[in-house]
Amino acid sequence: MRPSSSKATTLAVVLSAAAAIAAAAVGQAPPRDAAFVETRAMVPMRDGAKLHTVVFAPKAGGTPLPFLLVRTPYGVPASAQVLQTGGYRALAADGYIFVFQDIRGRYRSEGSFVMMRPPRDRRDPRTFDESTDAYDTVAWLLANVPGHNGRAGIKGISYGGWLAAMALIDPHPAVRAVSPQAPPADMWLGDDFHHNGAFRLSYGFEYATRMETSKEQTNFRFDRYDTFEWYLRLGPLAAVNEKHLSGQIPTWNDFVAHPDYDAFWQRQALTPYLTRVTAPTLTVGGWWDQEDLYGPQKLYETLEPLDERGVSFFVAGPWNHGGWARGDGGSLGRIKFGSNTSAYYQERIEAPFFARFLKDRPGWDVTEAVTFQTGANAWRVYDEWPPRRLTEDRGLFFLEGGGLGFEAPRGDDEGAFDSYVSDPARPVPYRPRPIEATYDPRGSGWRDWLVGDQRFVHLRPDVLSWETGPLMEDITVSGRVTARLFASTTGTDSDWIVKLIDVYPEDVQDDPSMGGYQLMIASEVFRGRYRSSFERPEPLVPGRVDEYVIDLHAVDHRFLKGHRVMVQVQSTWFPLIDRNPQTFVENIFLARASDYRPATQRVYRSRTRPSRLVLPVRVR
Ligand code: PG9
Repeated sequence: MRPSSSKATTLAVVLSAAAAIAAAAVGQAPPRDAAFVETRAMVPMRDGAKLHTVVFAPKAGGTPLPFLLVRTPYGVPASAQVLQTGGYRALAADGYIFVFQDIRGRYRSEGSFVMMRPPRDRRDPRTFDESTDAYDTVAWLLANVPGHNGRAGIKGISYGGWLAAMALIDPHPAVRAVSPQAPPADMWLGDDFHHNGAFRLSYGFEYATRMETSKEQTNFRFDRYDTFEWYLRLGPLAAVNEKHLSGQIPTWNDFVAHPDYDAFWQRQALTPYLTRVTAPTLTVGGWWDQEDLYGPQKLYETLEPLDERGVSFFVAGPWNHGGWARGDGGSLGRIKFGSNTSAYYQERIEAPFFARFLKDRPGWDVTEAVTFQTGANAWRVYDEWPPRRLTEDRGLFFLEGGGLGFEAPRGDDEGAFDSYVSDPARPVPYRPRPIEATYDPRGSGWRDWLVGDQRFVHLRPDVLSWETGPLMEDITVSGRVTARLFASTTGTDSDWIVKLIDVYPEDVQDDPSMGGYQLMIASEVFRGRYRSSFERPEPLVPGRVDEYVIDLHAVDHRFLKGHRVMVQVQSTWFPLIDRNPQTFVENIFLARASDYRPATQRVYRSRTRPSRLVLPVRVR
């Protein structure tokens, strides 16, 4: 939707051309970086709210330049020095007018903040959302900032990536290139706050309190260094409001009021609003993104069938959340990738993309997707993602005696299962303790936990493992991995967590300490109560064997000859995921302590109940 014509006219009259930038500016700071002129302005939106915006325009005039807009809830950068850091360096060298903006209700912007404000009702012209705010900002920039070439790009990471994707719903016609990077697509199905209905306790609690205690970022003050213990002592989730938040954090209250995939979450989910590809789009994700792994894959998958002009592209690399813009991407945790993958992305992918669509510069030759194939440690270019014509789906079956193989099991159902007791009083940690707070300023293992060595839980009595022998040849898996789990519980609700692991050989020549390392390649949790419906949870029937189909998302990984493939299954992953009481209750946020009970879990591996992973194995 465009702004109503009367508003547009008002803007044009009140803020005509170059004079307006001075009028609207809240301060023309002396340039802190010699190469840029910095201007701060309160930019008016269609409803009158003014958003704090900083413009860094290259000093050396000359050729008109495109705008590159970054909208953020985390505060605009203090100076143009940010343009010398990884996320911007290559772009700054190319030349853009960079614009950063505090979104509504954050930092120095007016209006109120709504966590992931759902798209507006377009039938009502008075409504606004992040899409109209991006639109109004671009319109204002074109009218008020001199030296532009009439085009604008938008990019951002995570919340900023979601804001960039929201701008795609109804972009200003000048918006010619958008890059949503690590954008969440659905906060209940797969991104920061829940996965398949299982609540991401530590992230949900710590992010909501950090964002909604003030207009800036205020960390919750834990009285314990090891948050595993803090969350465990907290007891049932109802204690959060009773003991700590007193109903003051809106997002926490939303978690409590909307445990299921109801209209609240469905309305907020991004992809249903994207019904056409409105601008060239470069969607970026990390294979080990600890926050928004699902979102980029889902966004690209949604746009792909709508992409009549062939301008929607996908990039994935060996990064954690936003890793392509921070650090050199040569390693993550203890895993090395053999080259500077961030610089490759910044210089060979991102900068050429924006230059192609905002400056008509040749040199963008990606037709569809570029991924970094982990294991092989090499970039791959695809004309289709996932590359279905190159792969065949193969079952990797759970076998007797902890075996795992491509041959289906032959045994009968009686006795062909593995079993464990899942006790919510003694949950399995998701990473080795102490588990520092997500944003602990003293340092936190949060950012690279997905590449942590899984041996810390291997052979625990409540974690099952199956593994192949050493591979006789490389196996490359490119595309979406799915788990098909046949399982029962003695409880009436249960979580199922499945992990696909690359086990290094005992002898790793260049780094002996990596011998036997268990590197997680894909993982996911599924909350059993949502087996039949995400909207209407149902109790499980104790002892009944159900099949769970769990999307472990796409990977591009080569399991090297001599490595082994392992699958682990467990029912707790704490405090990443809240504890399932394992007794069905209507709303887990209101469960009582007595609802949390141990349960005996069985995972079947028989001819008629062949639990397995389905892997798209490269055959061509
Ligand atoms: N993962 C963060 C986030 C995005 C959107 C909503 C909530 C959290 C982020 O890094 O911005």
